[in-house]
This record gives sequence, structure tokens and C-alpha cells, in this order.
Amino acid sequence: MKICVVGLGYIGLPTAAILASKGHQVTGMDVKPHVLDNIREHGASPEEPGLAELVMGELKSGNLALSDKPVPADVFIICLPTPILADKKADISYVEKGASSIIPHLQKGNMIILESTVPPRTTSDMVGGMVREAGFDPENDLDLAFAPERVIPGDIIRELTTLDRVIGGLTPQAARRAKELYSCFVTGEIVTTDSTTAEFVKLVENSYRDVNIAFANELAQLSYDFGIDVREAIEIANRHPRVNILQPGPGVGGHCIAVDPYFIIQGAPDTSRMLALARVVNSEMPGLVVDVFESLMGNLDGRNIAILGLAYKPNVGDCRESPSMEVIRILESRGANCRAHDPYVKDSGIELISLEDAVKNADGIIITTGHHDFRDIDPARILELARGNVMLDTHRVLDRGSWEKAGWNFCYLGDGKASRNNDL
Ligand code: SAJ
Repeated sequence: MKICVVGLGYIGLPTAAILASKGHQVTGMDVKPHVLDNIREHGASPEEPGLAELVMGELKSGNLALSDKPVPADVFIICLPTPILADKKADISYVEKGASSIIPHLQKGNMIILESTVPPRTTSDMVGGMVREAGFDPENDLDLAFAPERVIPGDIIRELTTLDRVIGGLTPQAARRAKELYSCFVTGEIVTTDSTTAEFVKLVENSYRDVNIAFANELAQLSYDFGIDVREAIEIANRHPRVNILQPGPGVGGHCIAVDPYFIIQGAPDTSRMLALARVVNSEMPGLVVDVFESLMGNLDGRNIAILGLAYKPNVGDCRESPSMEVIRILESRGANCRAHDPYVKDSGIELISLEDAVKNADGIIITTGHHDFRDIDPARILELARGNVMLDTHRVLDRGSWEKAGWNFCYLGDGKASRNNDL
């Protein structure tokens, strides 16, 4: 089949390359010239195992072509971003532009598949409405489907091909046809439904995780009320066969879990009470981090603070919606001078320096991302460089015993037992 993949980001590019590897004639299209240049030169980021080789191989084989405009095809797959606006509503303008750019190429019998995470009813109302305006009957002239991705960056190729998928069609025939296409590379089960249910399912998966992390984070907040160590309590509670509490931390980041619940909330704000509250609890965590730190350090005004970790989660370089940024913002609003180090992050909008430079003359240190590399930091060496000795580990990556032995005033986030004597 001739397939045009619109948007060559972290989902569009691997999807285009995998479809090409199954013998389809794929054109990957992106409006950004530097995205196309990068793909031509490097294939893909080396952080994604196997992807660059796959892309390069398919470009060479001729099954994958690149273009800055959509081309006529049997199937159009839209993989464009849906960021969140300042008012916490979904920004579907990229999807809207992408859909309108393929309309001049549409012919009866074509299929349009939307992969971008969108508010429920976007496939039927927005995409359906656009094709109707262009003179097509969205149910009879075309097949419209929604096929959300579920992959985790760093393991995209494996997850894209092996995870179960949900595909929702505007009609049962559209769902069947999209399933047939995806069956060429998905070894997991493909469950079909209507497009609005599939949109809802995608949002529910990430909202489920957000609510569960909020539960763990609320326990961390409660640990200071009751003088318990939250991780110890969770570990013991999780021994119950039907209890599986997640881990608390400095908040929830990333472009999915911290964002997707709002796509449900915007459509039904009065009913989405638990989702909204989970967002509130998780968004409070950077403030708790700074309060705990302040209780250890005293007044933060004029203090030098080293922030270790800007990425939103361990061992990746992605800073989108990272709680570390909010921790820095709050510290600076209380007069602190922050210096940040992250071995994975390349571009964050915040100046990044070496570990040594970040901790030099620091009055205190906060571990804001649980990068495994941080386990190798030598506490004695860091104490020599620093000016103070306060360390707050929000992810429990460091070994408290060895840091205390080296002379650090060491604290884990959510350890209300150790904070009993502090004025939190
Ligand atoms: N986090 C905690 N405590 C935990 C687990 C995670 O505080 O116990 C925090 C992390 O530190 C991070 C945030 O949550 O800040 C999100 O990280 P994550 O690893 O849970 O998820 P993402 O955002 O990298 O990827 C999610 C995944 N969704 C689910 O697990 C339901 C992934 O499968 C989706 O494909 C992806 O969102 C997406 O694109 O929607």
C-alpha cells in the first residue's frame, strides 16, 4: 500500500520505518526541514535502540521516502503533537493543520488514521467534520480510525511491535481495515472499538497512572503529619496480595501523564473530580520538596543550591513538564541561587554545568531526578567541594548510610520519621 505518515516525531518516524520494512511504499512527511535533514543524515537519535539502523536501511531500500509535503496515498497516518495550552486545554492545532494538508490529496476509498493523543470525539467531530466540509461522507467515502501509541521512549521499536493495541473506527469497517494494516507489524493483540472509546482509553491509561502516583504522593505528604517513612510504609503495604502502591517523588513530568488527564477534564470538568484532584496533588510536590529542603536549611535567601537532575524521569534526557523546573522556580522565588547538572539532558533552556561546578560552594543539594549515574557520586569528594552539607534525595537513589557516614545531613523525601524534629 501507499502510506503517507504525517509528522516524523518519536512515533511517526518509527511507524513509517516499520511499515516500510513490511514492504509498504511509505512517504514520511514533516514540515520542519531540520527534521528531514537529521533523518537523512543520522536516521534517528542513537538513544532509541535499533531505530537509526532501521530508518537508514529503509531509506536505502527505497521503501521509505521523505517529503516536506503530503503526497497522494491509500492511507494517511497523522502522528503530530498535541501539547497543552496555558489554560490546560489540548492544543489540537497541529493535528488540524496536518489533517487539512492531506485533504487536497484525498480520494474516495482512502483511510485516515490518527495516532496523536486527542480529547474524546476529535476523530469523529474534528477530522470527520473537515472531510465532510471537503465534500466526502466520512462514514461511506473514507475510513477514519484512531490508533493511539502506547510506547515508552527508549524501548520504542520493541513496544511498537509487541504491545497490544486499541484501534477505534468511525465505523466497524474502518476499525477492521486499520487493524488489518497494523497487523503487518504488531504481534500483540489488536482490540477494535469505536473511535471515541479508543481516544478515551488512551487518556484513561495515563490518567490511571497519574491518579495512582498522586495516591503515593499524598502518602508522602501524610508522612510528615504522622511521622512515618512513606517508602517503608508502602513497602510493607505492598506485601498485601491486592495492594500495589507506586512510588512518590517530586511530581509527575513528561508530555503524557502530566498532560493527558486534562484532555478528559476539559470535556467534563464537573465529573472529572478524581482526575482533577490527582493533578493538584502531583502539582503540589515540587512545593513540598522545597518546604522540606527549607526545613533542613533554614532561610533559602542567597543560598547556593545544586540541582541534580532536570529530566522528568530517570535515565532519559527529556525535560518536558519536568518537576525539576518547578523546584528550581520555587527555590529561586525564595531567593536561592540554583545551579543544575544533568548528564542526560542536552537542551533544557536552563544552563547545565558539570557535577563539580554545580556542587562547588553549594549550601545544599537536591536530587530531583533518579538517574542511576548519581549512585556513583562520591559523597566525601562532594563534601569537599560544597560549602554546606544538606542533601535531599527526592527519588531515593543514594545510600543514606554512606552519605551520613561521609558527614552529610541527609534526608529522603517522604521520610517523616527523620523529620520529626524539623518544623514541617
Ligand atoms: N513516576 C512517579 N512514581 C512512579 C512512577 C512514575 O513519580 O511510581 C513519575 C516519573 O518520575 C515521571 C512520571 O511519573 O515524572 C511519568 O513517568 P512514567 O515512566 O510513568 O511514564 P511516561 O510519561 O514516560 O510514559 C507514559 C506511559 N504510560 C503508562 O505507563 C500508562 C507510556 O506507556 C505511554 O506510551 C506514554 O506515557 C505516552 O506516550 O502516553
